[in-house]
Amino acid sequence: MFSMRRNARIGAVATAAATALLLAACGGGSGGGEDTADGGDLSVTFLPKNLGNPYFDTSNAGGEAAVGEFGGTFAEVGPTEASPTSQVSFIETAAQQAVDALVVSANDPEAICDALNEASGVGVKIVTFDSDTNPDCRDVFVNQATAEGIATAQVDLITEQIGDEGQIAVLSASANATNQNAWIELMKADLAANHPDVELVEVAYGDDDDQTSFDKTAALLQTYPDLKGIVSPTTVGIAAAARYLSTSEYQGKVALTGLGTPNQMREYVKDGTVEAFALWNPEDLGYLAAYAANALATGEASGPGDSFEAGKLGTFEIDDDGVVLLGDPYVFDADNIDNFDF
Ligand code: RAM
Repeated sequence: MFSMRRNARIGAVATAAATALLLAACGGGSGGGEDTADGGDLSVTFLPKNLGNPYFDTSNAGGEAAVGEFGGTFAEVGPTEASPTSQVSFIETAAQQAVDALVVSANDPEAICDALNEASGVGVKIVTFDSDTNPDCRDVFVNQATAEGIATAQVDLITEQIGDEGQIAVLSASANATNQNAWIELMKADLAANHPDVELVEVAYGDDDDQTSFDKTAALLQTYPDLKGIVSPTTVGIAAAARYLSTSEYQGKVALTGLGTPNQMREYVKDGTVEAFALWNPEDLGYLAAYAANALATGEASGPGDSFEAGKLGTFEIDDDGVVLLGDPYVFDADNIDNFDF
């Protein structure tokens, strides 16, 4: 069993998980592209990869909670498809509205850069979270965990679950996603260096769309009859793959792991389709990203070396690359999954 590295941030993960339980109980979060006014001065617009993904609903709820704390107007807008340019028109609108800050998870490292630079040119602070752009297109990237940590967690999980030998496939999000592509490159390197008997036969793309991910899972299982495992580094992909596996002849025979939300994966952990998977707390990620936006917009922080306050999560520093790190990935399994509600 992969065991998480202990550091100061782990406490924050546990605390935030408890908070997520409370928030869920209170019906927190708006989602669905609704705008909500919280009455303060700063206007912060969240732009996820796409709408309709529970992961982003949760990060959105964290962002909204933070904006409620520091006082401001929160909005969430976004496309229905996680494609490279689908976010451009939303960025242009935010620039026209001259919002104080835009908090975006990028579908492509380059495709939204012109629009972001224009927004920046009219004074909008640009925070990327979850999935970065090229560094020169944003002020700060709020990273959920190091790419190395996320990659290692997934390689450890899948290789343990298949006895460190045999064929595996990756079911990713969209082909251009900055975050998944970075993790997959590091996973390939880890596999090559440390798992010589494991063969990665294909990286398939479900586009962070439930049906496409479901169909791609079926295709992988048909194409590779000896497949021993699937790693899906996307909450949409792993949930769709689990749904497919759970009613198929492959249940319990082909391992599935990757990055999922506890609420989407619970039934598949309980029915034996999935042994363990990883993630961070998306609510904390959105909360921290909103506080980073606040820090930039108010001048509390302006770039590398500066620190800022992020409410219940404490103080964070912007590193030399303009990155703020939330913490470590966390592994969920049958023993702990009922402690989480997001
Ligand atoms: C999906 C998205 C998101 C990613 C998670 C793990 O929700 O692709 O960007 O961070 O999965």
